[in-house]
Amino acid sequence: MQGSDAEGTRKIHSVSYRIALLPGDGVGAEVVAEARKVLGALGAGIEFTELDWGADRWHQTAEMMPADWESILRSHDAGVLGACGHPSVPDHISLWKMILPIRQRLDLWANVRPVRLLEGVPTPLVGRGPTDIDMVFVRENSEGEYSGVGGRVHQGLPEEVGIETSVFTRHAVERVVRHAFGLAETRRGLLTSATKSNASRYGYVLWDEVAAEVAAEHPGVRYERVLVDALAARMVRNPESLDVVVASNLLGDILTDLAAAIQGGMGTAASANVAPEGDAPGLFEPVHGSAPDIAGQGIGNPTGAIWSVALMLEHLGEADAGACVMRALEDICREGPRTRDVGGAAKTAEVGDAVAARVAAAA
Ligand code: GGG
Repeated sequence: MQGSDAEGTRKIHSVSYRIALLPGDGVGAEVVAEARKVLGALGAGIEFTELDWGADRWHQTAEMMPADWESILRSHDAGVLGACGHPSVPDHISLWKMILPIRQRLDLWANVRPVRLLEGVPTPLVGRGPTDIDMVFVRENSEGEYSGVGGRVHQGLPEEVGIETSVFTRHAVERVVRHAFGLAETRRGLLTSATKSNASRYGYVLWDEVAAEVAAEHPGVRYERVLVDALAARMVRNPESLDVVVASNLLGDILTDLAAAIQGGMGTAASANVAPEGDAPGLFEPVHGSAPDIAGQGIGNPTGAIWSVALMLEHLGEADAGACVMRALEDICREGPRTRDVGGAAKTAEVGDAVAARVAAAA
């Protein structure tokens, strides 16, 4: 099923945008509906195409996406993804037939994840507040531990072997580290690169060497190399000591779940899959997965999804519109209504309605 319609009449600047909506699985549909509502409230010329890609489609067709998925996405300015994953589909199929090919084929090589404790959102870190938690994670998004290189032999036999090979290329490490340095230059000027190069011999060692070379090009940024395990502890004990963190695909994935917990929970975290300076459409998604335990109850937190569309607007060059959405979201986090994961009792749609009303009032 695909549908397309234009919402609103006022344009953001003078441009119209074509946005692909990929609600995906589980709670994804519920939070993407709220993100769409908020975009609609901008009164802008946004045309949405809703795509039914995900587990239901896989059950019907044995594919999560249609064969021409790439050209469909490339015909849009950006995409908004809800979540990928359903208990009825093996997890590696959900990811390898949807989100990972999208990131790789469109070469959305930077996964940028802002981590900020918004006022009104409780953190599990005792004695910490919004001024202590303000970081940006840049996760390498095209290779590393998620390259999909490996194989299995002797399947089903006692001697069965599974091999998963991480691939690190100088090209990919250099571009993502350089992007992270660029972000650090616009912020507090600290770049932390996380690897586990003491226990590995090749990939993370190459990463460290490349990062040190790129650091030499950015004398205005303080650069540090930190082992990922020590960094995890530091995020909990001294989050204020971190500014921009760059990490590989797997390490960035894990660290940003920890970061999401610190900023109030998985439902609060946003991300942007982008090809900086490239022309591929970015894909913007909350960090959380499909949350089958709460899916269908209308209680998921739409903050991460709404924040993600603010990132999308900024990426499209609509900084004012993005800031407008972020201000509205911050107001609602501070004043309520809030979903129960952040101490309230509101439904997903009530939070979306409240943010959309603020946006409409300001737009
Ligand atoms: N909205 C993000 C989502 O669906 N996450 C599921 C997941 O496990 N993704 C893996 C990844 O981000 O690499």
